[in-house]
Amino acid sequence: MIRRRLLLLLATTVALLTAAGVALAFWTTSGTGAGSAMTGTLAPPTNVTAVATPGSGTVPVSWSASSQATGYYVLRIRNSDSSSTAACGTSAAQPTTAISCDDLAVADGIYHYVVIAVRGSWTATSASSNDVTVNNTRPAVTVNQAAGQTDPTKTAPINFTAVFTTPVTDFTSADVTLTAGTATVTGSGTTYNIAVSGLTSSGSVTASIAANTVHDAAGAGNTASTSTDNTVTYDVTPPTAPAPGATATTVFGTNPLYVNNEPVILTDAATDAHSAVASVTYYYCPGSTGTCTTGTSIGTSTTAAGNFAFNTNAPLVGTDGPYRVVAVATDTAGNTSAPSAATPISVDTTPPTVTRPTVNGHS
Ligand SMILES: [Ca+2]
Ligand SMILES: [Ca+2]
Repeated sequence: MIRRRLLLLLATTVALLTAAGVALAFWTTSGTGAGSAMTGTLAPPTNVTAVATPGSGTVPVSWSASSQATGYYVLRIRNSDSSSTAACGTSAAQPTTAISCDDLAVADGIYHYVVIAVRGSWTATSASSNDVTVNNTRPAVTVNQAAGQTDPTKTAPINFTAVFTTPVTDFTSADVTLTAGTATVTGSGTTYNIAVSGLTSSGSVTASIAANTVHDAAGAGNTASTSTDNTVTYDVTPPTAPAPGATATTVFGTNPLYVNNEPVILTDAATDAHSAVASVTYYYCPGSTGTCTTGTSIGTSTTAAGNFAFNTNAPLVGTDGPYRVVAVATDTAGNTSAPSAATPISVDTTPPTVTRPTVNGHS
């Protein structure tokens, strides 16, 4: 009797489902004596939505719950060939109870998604989601000191060039990371100039662009900038020059130094902060007193290894007498030192005269 009732119930259920045109359903029975039964429909999930993340292979997928489902799994379908792939780490064997998931590491392409509701052995497949275009490519960017930008420099602004691999639409001065100063960005498309001004002291200036600060037309954020040389030294600090040294084949005394009719080698231990001493120029002033700033140029040395040695290759000056020699140093940024303290030199090319000795009043 019970068995006949169950068979009847099953037949009735199938007939009802067939008549309603629903292919997917579930049924349960309760008890064995009373023979009561319950039927219901496993509705498919609705509102399946997929969202592109520009520059990323991550696709968030969401859907509205199906009232009788115990879980869901998600399929990603490639539009170009309708190939279907398990998505979000879900499958018929490993359904999720959530109503959203992130589909990760999706290759470039156009896709749509379906979500399958599961209850026991029954399934109900959603309608397709919207199409979603996945593009993993992000704009890359290089930042380097601009062509023609001197380094070190004493002149602002300091210019850098930013070049993106694809045109970007929202690159502004605020997107530049600087170690000093203020950026002004000009340009469009792929190529921009970054002018750095507002520098208040000597030091190095480095420009870069952090990841995801600038976007292409599709909304993909940039990768962090890379550089061959994105640092320029700003040097407005002049070098310092001590009193020059002087040597000659034959010298007498130190203050002043007496030199004969011969070349004199001048040296100077000039130093510089922020860049380096590029050259030292020597000047002389006649006399032993009074100020001596630049005077008359003797010559310039660029030989740092020899303490900027300069060989006069001839008598220091043409006229015997006391002189002062000063050094003025220039750094590689073009800053010029104050004149050094003076080194007194006395040029004496006149041999001593000897009076013939007299002997008994006769010479
Ligand atoms: Ca540089
Ligand atoms: Ca300097």
